[in-house]
Amino acid sequence: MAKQKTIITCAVTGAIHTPTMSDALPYTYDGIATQAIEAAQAGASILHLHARNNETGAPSVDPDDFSPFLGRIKQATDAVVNISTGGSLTLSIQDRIKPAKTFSAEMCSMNMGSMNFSFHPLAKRYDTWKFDWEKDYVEGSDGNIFRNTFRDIREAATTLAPERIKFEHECYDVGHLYNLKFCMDTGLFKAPIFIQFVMGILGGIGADVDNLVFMKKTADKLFGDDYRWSVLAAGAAQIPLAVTASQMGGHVRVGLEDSLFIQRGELATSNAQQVAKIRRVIEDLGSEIATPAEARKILDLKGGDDVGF
Ligand code: KMH
Ligand code: ZN
Repeated sequence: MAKQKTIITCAVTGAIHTPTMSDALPYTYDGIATQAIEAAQAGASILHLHARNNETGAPSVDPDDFSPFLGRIKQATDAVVNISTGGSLTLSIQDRIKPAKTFSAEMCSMNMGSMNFSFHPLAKRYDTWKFDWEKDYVEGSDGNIFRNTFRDIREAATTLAPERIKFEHECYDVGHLYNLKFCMDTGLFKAPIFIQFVMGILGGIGADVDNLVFMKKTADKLFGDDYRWSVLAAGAAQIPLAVTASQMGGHVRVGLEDSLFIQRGELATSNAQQVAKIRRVIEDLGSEIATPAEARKILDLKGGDDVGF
């Protein structure tokens, strides 16, 4: 049997990091569009996108902050657009799913459990901040509960069902796999499901190989052949665990949403730089990366012509 090709997802900006932390983090409409397009050119077949306020870089779930870059990305690339539904740790699920619904994306994230979700330790690294909102946002994350109850998940899934969106099921711990199994058994999600093992978030499972093997074994037990999987590791573990995942037959996610670095102690200059690095390693090790068309086939997506932007 031919070896499965590896899908590279690039998560371009996210909602954890702030402009002070890296000059490379895109936050304007133009910056997000440009870096997303370059990431696709470097080999990312899926672009996981959040929006930000064009002036201040504050995370935004306002569809008006998505439209300026979605059209440009669609014009310039064939990459699959995946819109986040986790762009705020404080707003309701209804607000969070608005962009995915409004633009009827091919994919969107679906966070599979409620949890602490914190990045407050990062605040200690900076004495001055580019924008007023950043310090409180980062420091205050020790008080966050990232709310994704069964009711929230059901509401998101049923509201988005008419759009035929494939979900990137973000599972931050082993229990989230059981939540997903429960939801699947109630008919909310159709095979093949796509699981993103999220590792190394403060509040979730740690980023190491033992934990990845445990997540994968548990998913095998629960979902058999009905799932495809990828790994996202936060911070320094990003590339090492992506390499491990690709060697285990999984897909990978990189991007400045998950890590600002290209190697220990060195900030990445762009999203494309991280995509090029993981691509180089995957290809050096004898695997091939998936084109957008191949990613659509592997994940059974509706296709780029059926989106609403
Ligand atoms: N920021 C990642 C750890 C989402 O966008 O819904 C998880 C994430 C969530 O990408
Ligand atoms: Zn995200």
